[in-house]
Amino acid sequence: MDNKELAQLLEETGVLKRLAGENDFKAAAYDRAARQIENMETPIAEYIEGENVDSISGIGKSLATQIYAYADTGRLPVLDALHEQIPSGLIKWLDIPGLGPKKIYKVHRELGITEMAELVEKCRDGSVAELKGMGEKTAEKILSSIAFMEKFGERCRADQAASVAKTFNDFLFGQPGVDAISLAGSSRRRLETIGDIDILVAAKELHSPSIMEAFTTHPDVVEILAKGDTKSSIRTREGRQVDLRVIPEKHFAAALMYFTGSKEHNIATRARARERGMALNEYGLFQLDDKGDTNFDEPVNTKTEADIYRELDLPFIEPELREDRGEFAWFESHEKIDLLQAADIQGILHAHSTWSDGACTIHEMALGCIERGYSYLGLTDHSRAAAYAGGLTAERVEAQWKEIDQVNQQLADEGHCFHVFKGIESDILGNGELDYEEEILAGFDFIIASVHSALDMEAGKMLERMQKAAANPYCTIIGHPTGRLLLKRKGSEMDLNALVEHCADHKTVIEINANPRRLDLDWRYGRKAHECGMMTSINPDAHNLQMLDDMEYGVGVARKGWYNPERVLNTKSLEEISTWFETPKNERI
Ligand code: DGT
Ligand code: CA
Ligand code: CA
Ligand code: ZN
Repeated sequence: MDNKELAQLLEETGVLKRLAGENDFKAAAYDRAARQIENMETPIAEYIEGENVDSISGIGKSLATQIYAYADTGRLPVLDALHEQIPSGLIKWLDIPGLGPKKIYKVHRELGITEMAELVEKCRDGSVAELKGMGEKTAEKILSSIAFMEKFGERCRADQAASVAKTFNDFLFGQPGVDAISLAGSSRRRLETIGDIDILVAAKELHSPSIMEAFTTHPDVVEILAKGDTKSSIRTREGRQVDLRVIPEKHFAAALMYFTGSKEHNIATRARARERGMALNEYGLFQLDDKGDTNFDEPVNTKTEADIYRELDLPFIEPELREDRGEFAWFESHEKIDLLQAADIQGILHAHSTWSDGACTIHEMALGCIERGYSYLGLTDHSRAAAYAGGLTAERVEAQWKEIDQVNQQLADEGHCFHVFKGIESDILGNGELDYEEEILAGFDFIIASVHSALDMEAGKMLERMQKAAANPYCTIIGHPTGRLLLKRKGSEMDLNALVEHCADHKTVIEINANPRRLDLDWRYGRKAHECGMMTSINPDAHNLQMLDDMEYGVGVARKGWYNPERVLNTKSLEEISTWFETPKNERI
């Protein structure tokens, strides 16, 4: 049992209490307890053992009882009771962006509805708009959010898929007869959202039934969608579909290539095979006979994906690039493509501390970076306009600078070769200006400028606002440019090609926010960035130590976007980036 897991359950309890119409004060107690436990250094198990859970600040006797029950049974009784009491239809409404539990409760109580379809109907006929505190705009927003959800409802984020994939990968790897295992499909291509999870196992035919039996009876399986000797599909308790294929060793490379996709990439590789008198399918690469049909008796000897690509006159194409977005044309005139690797990243440039809305001190964040092998941290707490997130007043900025100097001294005394840079995540105000007077702006080592307010500004206006910020001589990096939340909020629809060009012209970096909920700038603008020489930076936007590990998602989509290490700011060494920060913006290369 870990603190994070318990914190999530407590947070969910708070939400469901509001959804059940209970008073806010009681619900807020669960939010507070969740935050307390999540940010606590000591494992909750120690308090449980010592029977002193109620000594934790913010946790009273009744909450403690719940936590003891959770330790015994793995369940929170209060949460189970809420799940019993609240119609399941209403719980689904929580996924509608912008519709919180209190509003849901109001609509439910006053209109007596519980299903998504009923909600759509009541938004359309004006009933929702008539409710006090709702209005026409809210009703319209609910409708467009539902439409968006329905379009993407079957997909999940890469991190959600990764945790399910890891469970099954680890489990299947240990099964008798499994010779090799690999992820395939969109997960292997490191797409930002995943439909279903595809896993391929190499095994002799005789082992197939027992492997499929083990797969379909795994404790996380709630539904078996299909079960056969070569393919089975299940649904997990998280609602994810996992497809497993068991393949004899000799077909494995071709199957891996086929099931990795993308479909568009496969179509192009098959065409290339045909042009060369061969046929490529999920079983292998074969010669064509004189009628032009696949001759299954004449396989071309290929053991690996690289072998197959070689027969097609191509180098190995990294899975991330297999989208038929120019990879074939590229290899007409290039031998290889230099792609960013996780090990190229030298430092972290977007992180928050307890000075604003982060969970850790500056020193703790620095140690977290050191532990992960980085050599610098660009600290960027929120600026003053983000008051809701503890944004720093000018006086607090100056106080923070003093602390950063002290932390740098302390780290040096502790023998670390590491540097904390003075940064800020400055709000981009409605008019495109940054959030402090020039004398403060000039004191930072670097500045990330992000939009956190008036997110739904009309696209043309938003572009102007962003361009103005990007042209500011103090703006080093544009943060999460569209503000999208994957599968939840669409983000600004401004002309990103124009923004990319503008930033390249002004030597302004656009980050790839590595938080798997954002992954913003989208990798699909990577080619444009490449063409005009725009730099990116892979930034975790970490609010605690665990979020530093989100870097892997940022690196994944940067690879999909064809970024080479030279165009990623935080591949620079500590020395290089110090010089780069000190160089006036228009003289940077
Ligand atoms: P997803 O699951 O929607 O995130 O995307 P994928 O790419 O994982 O798609 P999925 O699971 O339907 O299929 C896995 C791979 O199998 C896909 O990337 C390519 C291959 N595949 C599936 N159906 C077809 C097809 O009809 N034609 C071709 N050429 N390949 C296919
Ligand atoms: Ca898939
Ligand atoms: Ca699939
Ligand atoms: Zn931000």
